[in-house]
Amino acid sequence: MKLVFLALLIFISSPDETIKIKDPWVRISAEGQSTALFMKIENNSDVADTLYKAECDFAGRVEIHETYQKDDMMGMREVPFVVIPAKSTFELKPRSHHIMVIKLKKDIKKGSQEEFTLHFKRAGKITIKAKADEMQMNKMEHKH
Ligand SMILES: [Cu+2]
Repeated sequence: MKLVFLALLIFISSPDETIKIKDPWVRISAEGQSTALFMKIENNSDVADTLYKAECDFAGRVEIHETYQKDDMMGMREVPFVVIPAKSTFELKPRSHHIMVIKLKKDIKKGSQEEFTLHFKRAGKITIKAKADEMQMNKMEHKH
């Protein structure tokens, strides 16, 4: 009886159940250039989680970025982490938060699957495959 209960507990607290990465995609780019990785991070648990690091083996550096507006200029800068509140979805998207992939060691061609590892404080390491795609207007935020 005790064992069953323990097994159930482990199942409930399984890391893949708490954080789910949805629709990860990376903008096509060329060797030596930079690109960005986008996705939806779904936190199904009752506690907030924090994404504090991302990495891949085909770039010089990978940083978590936010976009900001200063006067009429749009800029972006590195942030140490992003918090995904309990029971919510945080979206990394163009003109907003994104994972900056700097100094590519190879071309990122349309349709390829690129592997990234994300590090969360609670959920731990999550490896994803992001599909390479063009930046399309319908993926941008529209203001009506
Ligand atoms: Cu950036």
